[in-house]
Amino acid sequence: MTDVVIEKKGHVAIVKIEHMKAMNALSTDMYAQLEEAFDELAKDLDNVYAVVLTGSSTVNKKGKTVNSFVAGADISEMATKTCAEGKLFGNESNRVCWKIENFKRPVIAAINGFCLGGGNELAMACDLILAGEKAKFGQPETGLGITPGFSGTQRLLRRVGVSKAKELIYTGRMIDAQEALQIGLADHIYPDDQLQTEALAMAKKIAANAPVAVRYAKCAINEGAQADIDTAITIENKWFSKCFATQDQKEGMQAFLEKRKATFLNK
Ligand code: CO8
Repeated sequence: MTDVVIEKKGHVAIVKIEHMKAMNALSTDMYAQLEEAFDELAKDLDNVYAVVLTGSSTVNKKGKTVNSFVAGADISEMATKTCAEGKLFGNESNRVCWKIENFKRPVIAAINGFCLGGGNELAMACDLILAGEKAKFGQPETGLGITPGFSGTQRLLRRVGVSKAKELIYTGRMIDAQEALQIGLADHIYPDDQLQTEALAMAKKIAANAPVAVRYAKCAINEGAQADIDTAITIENKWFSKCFATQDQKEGMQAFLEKRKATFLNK
């Protein structure tokens, strides 16, 4: 992997996209690298309890520092695609988004700059979206003659509602971090120079809780979000009851009763 880098800090893994010569636009090869990174982390769940997915920065031709999470799929690669190739590209990229959405640990997107098209779709596959104050979000695809193709039409409407998703997709307009927060696309905004620290702090806070319970909560929320309320409550009950078969539940409650800090073993 050359454009996707993994760094580990305690129980937190930081996955960084580093292809700034095209603003971290994702080519087929980069999607493969991203998938490889999450496949690698999936083999290390005994150590990795939370993930931060972020972008990088570079100095542009005008000498200005620019930051980008992901400025979309690589337009130069898409320009000549046929319908069949577009379908395949969409399916392969959706598989990566699906893997992130269903990754057995929470994934926090730390949006440090441009978060456009396929980049916004990638962010929405994450559990939480934290934005730097100069981050820019958008689904500009209709201006390129396509629809969003990595689940953007579906995940955006689930985050911000049907009419706001339609407005953003039909107009292709870029929005700033404040507006993203206001419509529920971003969950928090931080000063740009504090974004990575805050994302890491949130990941560490998550990692300090019982990893199995956090995972079961993610499963309950993700599965329940796709069901009617009665089915969803049954889904929650399934995951809730499974917690009582874990050592960490015994430890968490015992520690509370003994007025000490729990030591979770991910068991
Ligand atoms: N693809 C390829 N190259 C890109 C992309 C991209 N998405 N974004 C930026 N670049 C390249 C630029 O071409 C430029 O290259 P060069 O230096 O060789 O000229 C370099 O990155 C720097 O970009 P700019 O000079 O444009 O930098 P600015 O600071 O002026 O602007 C922007 C930054 C606003 C990010 C601007 O580059 C831009 O608008 N980029 C395109 C954003 C976009 O439209 N994204 C959506 C892409 S479509 C998509 O994601 C669809 C996903 C679903 C597809 C379904 C499958 C078939």
